[in-house]
Parts: sequence; structure tokens; C-alpha cells
Amino acid sequence: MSMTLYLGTKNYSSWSLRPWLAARKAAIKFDEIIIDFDQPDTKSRILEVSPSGKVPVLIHKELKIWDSLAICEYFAEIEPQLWPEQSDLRAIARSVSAEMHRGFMAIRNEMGMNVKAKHRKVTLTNQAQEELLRIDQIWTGLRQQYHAQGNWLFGKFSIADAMFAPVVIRLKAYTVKTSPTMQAYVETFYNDSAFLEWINDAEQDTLIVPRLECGQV
Ligand SMILES: N[C@@H](CCC(=O)N[C@@H](CS)C(=O)NCC(=O)O)C(=O)O
Repeated sequence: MSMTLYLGTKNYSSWSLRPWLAARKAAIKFDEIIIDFDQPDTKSRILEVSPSGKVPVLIHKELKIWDSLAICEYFAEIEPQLWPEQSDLRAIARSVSAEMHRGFMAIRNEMGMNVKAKHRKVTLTNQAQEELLRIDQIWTGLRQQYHAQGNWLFGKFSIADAMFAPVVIRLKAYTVKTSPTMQAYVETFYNDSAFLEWINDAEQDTLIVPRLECGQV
């Protein structure tokens, strides 16, 4: 029996993108089922598969995994190259992944992931601006150290990149100040065929969820 990844609406579901991209980049096969947000049956459909009432959820035989980072970790057990090979780099990659997973609340609220939004204007709070600076610090620091090994945070693609993928989409969607390193890292994603597969799927979404729309057109 193959693995099934349950996802939210691709245009908006930042948590779903992370494990989806990790699996695609590692060539792990899975079926995907999308549960669109804000439909009359959304809550019941998610609860049928997810104990937390949230997506993403991975179902593999009897096993259910209901958290994006836990699903990424499961994929890394199948394909260990999803984390850097060196143990100290793995520890740093896990640190920045966990930082992303638990934080950056202002960015999430004020710049919701929205693939179809382009150059929207947002007025960010100080907290969101500070969070963007912290992301710049993480990306720039890692890119400076590992640029010789490739264009991802640690040179080769890792789960750390998957965790930041929704931020990349936000930087395309909203007109905010970014550094040259941030812009170059955004372009790395927009030149990647796996990431573009998600972008193309999301562009086809016709569902508009007003509570998830941010910024001025
Ligand atoms: N910490 C969880 C967060 C999952 C989460 O918040 N998922 C949102 C969508 S991206 C959700 O399922 N929301 C239900 C809804 O909007 O109906 C994870 O890492 O997977």
C-alpha cells in the first residue's frame, strides 16, 4: 500500500507545501488528496484522517503522521539525504527548521501564503519586520557558508529549504524589502521543477478564501 498525503488548498496551505516538496525532491512516491479549506465538509473530512483536525497528514499503512515537520522527518528516514550528511550541519538544519516551525507568527498573520497574489501591498508591524530580518540573517548566513556546494541553504536541498518554501512564496506575493541574498534564494525556488509543479497546481485553484487573503492589490 502506498503513502497518501492529505493536503489543504494548494494556493494557501503553507504547512502542506513543506512535506509535499520534501517528498518530491527526494523522489518519494505518494498519492495526494486535497481537502479544500472553508467548505461545509472541510472540518469533517480533515477529522476523518487527522487526529489534530489539521492538514497535512501522511497515512502509510496503519500509521498516521499529522504534523508537517514530523512528516518530513519520516521522509528523511526513507531518504536520509533530506538532511545534510554532516552531523553538525544536520543539527543546524534542524535548528532553523524548528525555529521556522514554531515561530514567525507575525509574518504568518500579516503575509499569509497565497501563490496567486502578486505584488500586493502590506503595511507590516514592527514584529513582522523584525521576523523578516531574522529570516534574512538565517538565509544570508547559511548561503555565505555553503554557496560553493549549491544554491540551497546548505548547498544541496534539505528539509530546511522545504520549511522556508512558504516564505519564498510570500516574498513573491507581497511588496516588502528584501536583501539581494533573499532575492537570489527566492529565484532558486522559482527555477526548481518540483516547486514549480506546486506553483502551477496552485495557480489552477479557483477557490478564494477571504479570511486568508491579505494586502492591497
Ligand atoms: N503544526 C501543524 C500546523 C498545521 C496547520 O495549521 N494546518 C492548517 C492549514 S495550513 C489547517 O489544517 N487548518 C484547517 C482549516 O483551515 O480548516 C503542522 O506543522 O502541520
